[in-house]
Amino acid sequence: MRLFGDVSPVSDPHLARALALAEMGRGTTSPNPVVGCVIVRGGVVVGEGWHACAGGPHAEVVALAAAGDSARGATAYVTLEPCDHTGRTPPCSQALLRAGVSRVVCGMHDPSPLASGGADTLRAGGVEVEFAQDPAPFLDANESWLHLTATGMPFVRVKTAVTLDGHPGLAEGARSQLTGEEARSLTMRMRAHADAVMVGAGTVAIDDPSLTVRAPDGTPEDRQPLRVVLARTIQPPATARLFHDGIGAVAVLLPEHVAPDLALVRTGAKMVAFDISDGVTGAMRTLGAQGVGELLVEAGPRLLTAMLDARAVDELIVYHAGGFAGTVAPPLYVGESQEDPTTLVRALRCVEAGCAGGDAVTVWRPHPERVETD
Ligand code: AOF
Ligand code: ZN
Repeated sequence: MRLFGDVSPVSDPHLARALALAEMGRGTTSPNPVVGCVIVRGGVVVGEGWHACAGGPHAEVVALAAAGDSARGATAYVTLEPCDHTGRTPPCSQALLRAGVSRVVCGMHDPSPLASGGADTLRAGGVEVEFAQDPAPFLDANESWLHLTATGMPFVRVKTAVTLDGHPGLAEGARSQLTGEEARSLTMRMRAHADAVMVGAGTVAIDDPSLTVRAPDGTPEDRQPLRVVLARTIQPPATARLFHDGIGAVAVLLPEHVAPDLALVRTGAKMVAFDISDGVTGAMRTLGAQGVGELLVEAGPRLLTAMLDARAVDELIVYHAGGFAGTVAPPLYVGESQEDPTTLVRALRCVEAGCAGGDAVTVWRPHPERVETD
């Protein structure tokens, strides 16, 4: 996901359309990828489709059904190499061959050992297969799926806000809204892009956040990410609004040895146990196993510190508000830095920066050349 502009433009208009269609499945396809497909014959689009949810038909099958007999001799543009396996659904390579498609243009290769091989099967069946010259926009669209497939962990995007002197709030333990409306609409975009949105139990107690995706007029959108409360040391108050607003599902992640408060169980939220022996990493692993491909963490200082220390942050987004908090405000990082100063400065690198209203936004990723000290 890019906040300020595209990764790189897709030069082929049909592949660009297929990528736009893929976005229709955003948030509902995990643990499967987002995939879009356009079928074109004689320059005319005869069928379109996208993958809507895991277990449902793949994008190619939806587009072939829309095209009917017109698929014969046509070109299929697919954002991901067609699958060649029987998973929850039959192989798309065979469906394309049966429909008589003569050419397939793919955005990127399917790296999954189980499903890949569609290009070879199609070629063996006499179909011309091509791949986009620049796979970057397709890789970006499925970054979280690629991450989940490769590691079993969700892609973790952490969002936080600080003053110009680097403080996450004005006073310890009090709610402070640092940034303005445009930063809020960026947050809505990030929530809409995610499979789950997570906060610590402390943030629920102090901020009572809704964690929902809302339109600018405040109405909740149809699709809502799973809302996750991480209860590492304290449990969230059962009176918090997210347990009672009826907008989207809520899960509370508790260490395996901790029994949830009865009042919390009575809210109907799902209680999920995680192995806390390796800190927040166990919570991430549990979410990955439940099919969460992309996790947005709206972190306060304690959770951010735990996640940074566990190297559990894949992307850190910082909103910078144009004011100063001074010496009474808490720091953003509340751990003890174990870092050698020479590696500390290279822990993260900035990959995007921009303005949102009167605030600034910077996006950081772990430095690829970072020297691990542990
Ligand atoms: C999708 N949607 O449109 C395409 C996919 O378990 P299955 O049968 O749904 O197969 C999932 C795998 O199929 C997925 O991991 C990916 O490798 C491949 N292609 N998947 O969910 C699609 N074309
Ligand atoms: Zn398929």
